[in-house]
Amino acid sequence: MKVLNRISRRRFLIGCAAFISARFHPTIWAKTTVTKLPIPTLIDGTDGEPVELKIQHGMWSFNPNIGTSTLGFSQDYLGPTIRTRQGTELTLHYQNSLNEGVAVHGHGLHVPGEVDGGPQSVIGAGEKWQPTLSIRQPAATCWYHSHTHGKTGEQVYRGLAGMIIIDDDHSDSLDLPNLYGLDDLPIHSGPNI
Ligand SMILES: [Cu+2]
Repeated sequence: MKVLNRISRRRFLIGCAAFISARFHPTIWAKTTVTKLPIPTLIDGTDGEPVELKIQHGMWSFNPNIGTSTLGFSQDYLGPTIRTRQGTELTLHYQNSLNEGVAVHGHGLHVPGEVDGGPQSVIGAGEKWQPTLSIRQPAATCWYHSHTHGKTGEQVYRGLAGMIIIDDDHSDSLDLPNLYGLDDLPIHSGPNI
């Protein structure tokens, strides 16, 4: 699997140094207990290789010492962020390891219904599905999520959701934060399914 490495070594080190100095500043250290914001893995969705997304069970601690049964794509909770680009053929390789069917829809993607993964496209228990998405739309922040008939809400809040970011020449030209995990953070504001 391809973890995107768009952050230069120098900028990454500067970011780490800033984070470490803030975390261990005596004043802050004395008053607070810092919980790091979990940042999903960033995957390069531009090289034509299938992105592996295993639909799986997991465990996550939303509160200290309390384990919660969750779902995720190739991780315990939620899924990796896929960064792709206008003009790309993006292939997603879903593998359903649950004992129930799951449909996965690409929210905000301008693609035909047969590869969009609505409730009609259930991936059965133990089965695989590999749609190829022709990314032709402008830059956008989209997300993939469960769209299973009658189970969408439960499967999404248990973790079956992840982000797809589309770049294009215009978004490249904008002076926007672009250091993933440092000043460009994947945050879901709530279901808008
Ligand atoms: Cu949606």
